[in-house]
Amino acid sequence: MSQQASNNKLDRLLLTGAAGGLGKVLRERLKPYAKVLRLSDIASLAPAADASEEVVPCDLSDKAAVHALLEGCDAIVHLGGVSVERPFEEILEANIKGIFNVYEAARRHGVKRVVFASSNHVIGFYKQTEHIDAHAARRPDGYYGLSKSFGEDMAQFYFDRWGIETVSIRIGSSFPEPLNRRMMSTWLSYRDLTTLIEKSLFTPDVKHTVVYGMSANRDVWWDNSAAAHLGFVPQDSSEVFRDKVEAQPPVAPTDPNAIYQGGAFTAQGPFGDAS
Ligand code: NAI
Ligand code: 15L
Repeated sequence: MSQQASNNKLDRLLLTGAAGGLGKVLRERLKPYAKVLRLSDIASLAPAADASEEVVPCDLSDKAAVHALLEGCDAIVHLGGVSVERPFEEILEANIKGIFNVYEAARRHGVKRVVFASSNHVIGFYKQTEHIDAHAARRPDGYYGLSKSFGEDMAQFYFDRWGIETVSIRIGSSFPEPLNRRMMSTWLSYRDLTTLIEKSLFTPDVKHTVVYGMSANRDVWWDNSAAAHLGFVPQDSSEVFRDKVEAQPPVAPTDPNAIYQGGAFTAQGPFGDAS
């Protein structure tokens, strides 16, 4: 199966998590990169608009369903799963079993490229005064961050063992605009996210690359030099929102949002017994 068609256009691209916040945005923005965009989620999705879309509902924790989902796909943009801190059992099903099922189905179907929506929460316990690159030891800030860390290890293993290439994008905060002071550093615009996914899909020989998903913000904590081969040059900056964000009440210096790169995620839980 060809991983890349000419002119940066795949035959069939799978987008998991298509009903989510980023999935809805990317449903439109990834269309130019595939003749057919296969959209999947456990939540309901708007029907296919035309022949360029396919809607395939799927629970990522269901191995057989994920195997069927990947049939005929050239590449995967994997956004699906629990996207916030939650009890371990929920994370285990959607994120940990989910990503195993995705890679195992990729291996069995010969899919050679995955773009994995990792998260800044794999390094959330670094202080905001620290500057790190993609090789810094991970410091997950919860079960959610741990699951993304596992996902990155899964990506490395499936490259080393099976040659499946992945770009793990440690997304900062991708929303229409930064919502607080911390996000002035972590913000990733939708335009820059789309460009980064395009680079992640079509740059040759990425092996397993880890890249921080952030726009060209003024005060950043992350160094993307280890992912320079992607050629990602962000176009947007949180700076245009500074006045609006700084009109918010100040954050106490003892607030995790002012201390840790992962912000409030570092202080969530315990959740008790979710069984
Ligand atoms: P979201 O929560 O809006 O979307 C996630 C989607 O995954 C949802 O539509 C949900 O129904 C689906 N999902 C959950 N469990 C599932 C399962 N068992 N089977 C199939 N689908 C399932 O999250 P958002 O903001 O769109 O993020 C997308 C991805 O990017 C997530 O993986 C998230 O962890 C990651 N990310 C997002 C960031 C952001 O700033 N938006 C920051 C860092 C990472
Ligand atoms: C994430 O990983 C979450 O999915 C998202 O909802 C945001 O909270 C983001 O990180 C963040 O750190 O701002």
